[in-house]
Amino acid sequence: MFVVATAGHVDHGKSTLVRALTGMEPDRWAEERRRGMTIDLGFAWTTLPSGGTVAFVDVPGHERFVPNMLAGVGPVPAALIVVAADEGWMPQSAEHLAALDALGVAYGLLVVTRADLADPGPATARARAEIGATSLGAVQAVAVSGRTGAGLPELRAALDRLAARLPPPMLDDPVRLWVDRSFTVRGSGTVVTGTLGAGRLRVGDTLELAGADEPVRVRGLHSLGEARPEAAAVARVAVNLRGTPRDQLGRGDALLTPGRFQHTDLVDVRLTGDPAADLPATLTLHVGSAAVPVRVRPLGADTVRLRLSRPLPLLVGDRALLRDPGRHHVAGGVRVLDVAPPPLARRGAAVARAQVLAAVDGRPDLVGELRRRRLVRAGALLRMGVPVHVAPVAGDWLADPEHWRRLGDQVTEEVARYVREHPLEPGMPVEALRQRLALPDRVLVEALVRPPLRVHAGRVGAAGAADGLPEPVARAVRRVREEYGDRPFRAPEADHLVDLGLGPREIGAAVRAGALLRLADNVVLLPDALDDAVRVLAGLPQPFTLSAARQALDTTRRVAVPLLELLDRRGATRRLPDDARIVVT
Ligand SMILES: Nc1nc2c(ncn2[C@@H]2O[C@H](COP(=O)(O)OP(=O)(O)OP(=O)(O)O)[C@@H](O)[C@H]2O)c(=O)[nH]1
Ligand SMILES: [Mg+2]
Repeated sequence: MFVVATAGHVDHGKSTLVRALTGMEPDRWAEERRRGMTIDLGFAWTTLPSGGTVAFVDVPGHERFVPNMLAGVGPVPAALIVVAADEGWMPQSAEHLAALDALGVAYGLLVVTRADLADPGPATARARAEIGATSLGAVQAVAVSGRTGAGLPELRAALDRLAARLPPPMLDDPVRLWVDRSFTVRGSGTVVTGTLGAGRLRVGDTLELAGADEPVRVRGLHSLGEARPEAAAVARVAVNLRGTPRDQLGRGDALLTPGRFQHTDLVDVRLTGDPAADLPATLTLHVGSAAVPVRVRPLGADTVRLRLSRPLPLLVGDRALLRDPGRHHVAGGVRVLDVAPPPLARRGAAVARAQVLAAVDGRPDLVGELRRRRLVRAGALLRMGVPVHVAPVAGDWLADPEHWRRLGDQVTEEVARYVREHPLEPGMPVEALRQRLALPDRVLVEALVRPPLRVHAGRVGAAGAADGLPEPVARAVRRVREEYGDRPFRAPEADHLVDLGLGPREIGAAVRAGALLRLADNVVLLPDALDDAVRVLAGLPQPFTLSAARQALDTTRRVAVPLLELLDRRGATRRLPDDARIVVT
C-alpha cells in the first residue's frame, strides 16, 4: 500500500477526485456534505492497475482548516496537488505547497481538475512552475474531470508510476504512529487511526503513549477496512486499544515503540528554505499530526531553539513546519538538530551554541553526538534517533574517546593527590572521585581505574599495598607479623606500638582494613589469632578457667581477658555461672 495526501485550494475538486477514483466518500461528516466542503480529514482507498493499493488522506482546502490539512499531510510522504483548471493557482494552493515544501515532501503529482470547465493548459503551466521550485521538483501532470471521468485512467497509471518511485518503507524502524482520529466502537472500546510510516504493528503489541502511566496494548488492528493480525508500513491503520479510555488520546498524540522515543519540549532546529529574518516569538509547530505552540529563540542565522508548550516524541532529523496561525502563513520548515540540547545559561551561550549547530545537519551522527555530549547512555542516544554501533565504556555509557582518555589521566592525578593528603587511608573513596570528576555514575569511575591503581573495598588506591593499606601502615603490620608470628597471643606493649609506628590512627586504619584485630585500647593481635585461640582452648579439659586459658595461650591477663570476652561475644566460648568457660562446638 502507499498513502498519498491531497492538497490544494478550497473547492478545486480534491474530494470529488478521491470519490471518482475510489468510489468511497471522503467527506465523513453530514455537515461537510451539506456545505459541500471538506472540514476534516477523509480516508479512502482503491486498487491501481498494477494491483497495488493506494490510500488517500483527503484534506480540506479552506484556509480556516489548514491545521487539519497539516495533521493529514504531516505523516504522509507523497502528495496529490489539485488545481482547478477554471480557477488556477490560488492562495491555499500556495500555502499547501509551502507546507509540503517545509516538510520536505519529495514525491507527488499535479492533477488539474475541472478540465471540462476550462482549458487546463494555463493552470498546469503555472502550477508546474510553482511546484518545480520546491522539494517536490518536477512532477508529472494529469488533467482530469471528476464530472466526466476524463483523464482518470491516465491518473491511475501515473499513481502507479509514483508508487514505484517511492523509497521502500523502513520496516525495522520503531513505530511512531501519529494519531489523526480517535473514536469509540461499541463493544471494542477506543480506536485510533493514523498513517504507519515505518515499522510494523501486531495484535498484542505493547506501545507507549505520552501521558499514560501504563503502556497500551493493541487489541485489534484494521487496515483498508479489514481486521488483520499485523500491519507493516506504509499503511493506513486503525488500532483498537485495550483499556485505554477515549479521552486519554486524540489527534496529535503518538503510539510509540517502547524505549525508542523521548518526549522533549526543547529542541534546536535549522530553518529550511528562506528563513524570515524576523520570526515572531511565538508560532505553532506542526509535526506528524501534532500542532503545539512554541516560543522561538534565535540562535544563529538559520538556527533557533524552540520551547514547546507540550512535549512531543521528536527525533534528530525530523522535519516539521512553523506556522503563524494569526497570519495564515507558513513561516518556514525546520529540521530537528538536537532533541536534548544543553541549557543556555551564560551570556554568549546562544552564540556559542549557534557555532556548534553550524556543523550539525540533522543526519544522525554518533561520532558528533559523542564529541558534543562527551558521556551519554546508549539508550538515550537511541531515543534521540541516533543508532549506536560502538561498545559502551561501562554499563550502557558511551564516551567520546578523547574525553575518556582525559578522564583516565584525571583519575590518576586525583588519586595521587588524595593519597598524598590522606596518607593513612587506603586510597580515595570511589564516591569522592566520582564527585571530583563530576561523573554521573560510579561504574564510570570504576571503569576508568587502570593498573597500578585498583578498586578495593570502595576505594581507589595503588595495587600491591597489603589489603589496600597505605604503605606506612602496611610496613608496621609486616613488622608485627615478623616479631609476633610465633607467639600470636602476645600483644605489643603500648610503648612498643609507638616503636613499630602504630599510633591510634594507624591502628584504626589497619583494623578497618582487617590487618589487625583490636581487643582493647592499645591491645592488638594479628587477625588469625581468634581462630588459633579457639583451637588451643578446645584442646583444654572443659570447662577451663581464665588462668588455664592464659597459660595454654602463653599470654598475659592484659590479652586473655579481652580475648575471652570477644570469643564469648562471638559465641565461640560460653561463660558459665562460676566464671569458668567452655568452647562451644
Ligand atoms: N464540472 C466539474 N466540477 C467539479 C469537478 N470536480 C469538482 N467539481 C465540483 O467542484 C465543487 C467542489 O468540489 P470538491 O471536490 O468538494 O472540492 P474540494 O477540493 O474537495 O473542496 P474542499 O475540500 O472544501 O477544499 C463541487 O461542486 C464539485 O461538484 C470537475 O472535474 N468538473
Ligand atoms: Mg474536499
